[in-house]
Amino acid sequence: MKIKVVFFLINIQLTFATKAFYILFSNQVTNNSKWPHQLCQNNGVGPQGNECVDATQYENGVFIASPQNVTQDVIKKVKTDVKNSKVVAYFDFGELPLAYNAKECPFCKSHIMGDRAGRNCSTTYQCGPSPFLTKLQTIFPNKYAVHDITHGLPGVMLESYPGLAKNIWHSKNTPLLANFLSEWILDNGFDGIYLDGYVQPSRVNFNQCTLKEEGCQSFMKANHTYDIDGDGVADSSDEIYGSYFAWAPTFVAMLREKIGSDKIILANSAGSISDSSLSGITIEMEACNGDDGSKRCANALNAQKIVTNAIDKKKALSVLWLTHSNTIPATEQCKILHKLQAEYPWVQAGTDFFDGSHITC
Ligand SMILES: [Ca+2]
Repeated sequence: MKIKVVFFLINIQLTFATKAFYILFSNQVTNNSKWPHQLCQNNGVGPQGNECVDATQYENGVFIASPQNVTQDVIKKVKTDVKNSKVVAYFDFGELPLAYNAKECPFCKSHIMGDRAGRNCSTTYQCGPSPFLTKLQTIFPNKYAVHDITHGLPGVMLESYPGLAKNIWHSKNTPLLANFLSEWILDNGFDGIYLDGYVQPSRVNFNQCTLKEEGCQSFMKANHTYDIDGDGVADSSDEIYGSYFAWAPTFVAMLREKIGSDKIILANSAGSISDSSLSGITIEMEACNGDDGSKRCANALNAQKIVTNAIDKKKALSVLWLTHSNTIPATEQCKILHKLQAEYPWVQAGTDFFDGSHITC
């Protein structure tokens, strides 16, 4: 009797313990004598180098991995050493790590995760050449990324996230990237893909506006003209909205069609999106705090699960990122999370190991 009770409690612990990890780099696996028990920020180098977690706690969970040098062998090693884990490739839905070009892309640095202060190649991850970057930069013509053509053609690309070139979905780059990424996922043995920045539509902003200081979040500045699709003809704000909302879900649907219903496709949506091509969404935990927050998260998670299950009997999987321990204490986040996981058992607890404020429960 007593033994049964103990097993029951252990089972509950395991159900609650399903976790996702963001973000894994190949050298943390292949060039790390302490793998899998000690997985450290930037593989132990730099200011965040002593921030470490035990990777075995992600059994049955998901690793989001930079496709940089994550080969079939690396994926196999992760899945062998961390039982029943899945490895999905990171992809930025709105920016591309294109090659440096003095005229067209002077800010481009070819770093997959970009070059934000405090989160770059010297602080957080290893950079350098990789087959993924080489292939991406070979197949993707510069003209298919957004250009500011105010001062003539070919124009200059736009930096939205530091070091990366702005990309808006259109009829030409959508099939091109869907083909490239689906082949990459299948050829390298990834379990799927993580689309960073495929967000709740209200967060998409292509209105022409003036200054960031005035709350202007859009890349489209007043008195500038933009070409998003490389035809040399300026595209208006309305045309860009039209193109994005036509082709963004189409890109996800094309990916799904190519990689199959058993693979994972996650959108870091920061809210509701209910796209039936997805396996699920990822949201930062702090968005689910309080009465308004729990209702918002319930809408996002429940509706997404229904549309995921409705098409091809796909398995639902979503993630709540535990982060910003400075705004909600870790113990409080873990308490909210366990409550949510009891209600939404398909939701994993996410470790955001990139922003320097990670929490594990
Ligand atoms: Ca155009």
